[in-house]
Amino acid sequence: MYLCIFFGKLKTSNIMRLLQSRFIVLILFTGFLSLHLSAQEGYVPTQENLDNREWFQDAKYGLFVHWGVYSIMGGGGDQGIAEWIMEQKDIPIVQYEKLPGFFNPTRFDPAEWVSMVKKAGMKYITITSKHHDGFAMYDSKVSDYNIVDATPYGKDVIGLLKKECDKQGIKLFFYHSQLDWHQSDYFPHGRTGNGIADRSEAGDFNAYIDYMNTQLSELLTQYGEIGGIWFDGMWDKPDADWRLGETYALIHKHQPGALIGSNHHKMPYPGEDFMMFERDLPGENSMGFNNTGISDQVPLEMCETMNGSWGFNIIDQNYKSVEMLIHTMVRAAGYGANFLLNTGPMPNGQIQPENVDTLMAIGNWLETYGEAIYGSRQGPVKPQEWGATTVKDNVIYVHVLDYKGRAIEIKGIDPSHLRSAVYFDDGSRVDVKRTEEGIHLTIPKKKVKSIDTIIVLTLK
Ligand code: H79
Repeated sequence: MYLCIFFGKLKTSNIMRLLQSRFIVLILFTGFLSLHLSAQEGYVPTQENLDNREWFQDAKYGLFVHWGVYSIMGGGGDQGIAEWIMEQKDIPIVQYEKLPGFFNPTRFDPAEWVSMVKKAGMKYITITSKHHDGFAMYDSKVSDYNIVDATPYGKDVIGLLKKECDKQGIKLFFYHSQLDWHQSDYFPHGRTGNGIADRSEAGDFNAYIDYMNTQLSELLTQYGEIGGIWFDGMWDKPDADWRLGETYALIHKHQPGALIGSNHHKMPYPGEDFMMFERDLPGENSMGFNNTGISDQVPLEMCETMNGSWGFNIIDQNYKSVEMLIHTMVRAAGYGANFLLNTGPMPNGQIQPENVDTLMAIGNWLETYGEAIYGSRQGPVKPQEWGATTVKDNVIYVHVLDYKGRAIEIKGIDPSHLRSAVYFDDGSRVDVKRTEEGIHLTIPKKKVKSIDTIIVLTLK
């Protein structure tokens, strides 16, 4: 805003133009600085937080849940990300506000969800407490725009889910959108939601941040110990003062062990405890916005959809195969990253049966091969076309996902340091050849598995 004030006052002589451009640079620079400095500068994670980071990396696999009043619309007959329907169809706030009146997930059974998660081999759930549409899926006191006050269902689904998670030993994280198309103080508007006709024409962004922080405090105090907060949406207003330092300090004050991550497509800011990648493996950029680096300071997580949408999309049948998803999970593990696989529950509260089938099949695979995933870290060879490696203590797991008949090269391993090299499946020995830089592994056809041929290298 102050840019416009400056422009209004400046005359357009050449000198002034020059000054103007200097002002812009200065203003942009201080803007950048203030964003950075406003993160939780000087943050030192507690021991509990560091322990949770280890737990997180050991866990490796979680369920992402996008559930909200948008689920009723089921994507409106379009392919695409169904949780964005308010912005994609430019639905005015006053019309969108009718949706909660139809939200009555009578088939929601948290015990069923959490049992499914356990059978799937997942260790945590990350659920939308609020998405970009601004609707709180929990019992919030600062606004009536929430599931308890505004729906016929009237129950706090997040509270119910948390109780069940505690019972069954699953950690619960909250996805919380910083972007908000509904709240009138979310002003000035950002890059999205500008076609929504009745958004406010004035507002106090600081009041919005206060509101968001109060909602976060509710989430951190009403439900006992949570896994952490998964932020999204800062990219909507990249230059705004989000007062990150305050928000992060608030979260860490309430729950020092809670892990904070933000999907801002940048390297982690101070105060963040993990880094995430949306629908791309770390270092890949098929989405166009994943062009940041990979942090070696904090744990990593990659999130992925089962079809093309996060929220329930009634027409999108373009499901990824079990094999494809396991391959992505293995490659993510090969980067040391967790795999957060998404489902968009239906408006009646049930998980899409197609998704349940997929989750059960992956869970089945993990029952046998989980040893090579859970508790592992990034292996000595970064993921390659042929597959990936993971490591646990003195054991390297070589995951051969796509064997083309050529020898697999593992650099940096001296064969004299190898105690054994065997197939995971039957313990039979693997053909190992010494090379100048390490070892070569060759796999006879009959040993090649359809999803993942795992070779276990045990070091002395
Ligand atoms: O919650 C799910 C999605 O609804 C949300 N993140 C996942 C986890 C999501 N938001 N946006 N996207 C996914 C697509 C990202 C679009 C972006 Fe951009 C490209 C953000 C920044 C560059 C769109 C175009 C928004 C600003 C410009």
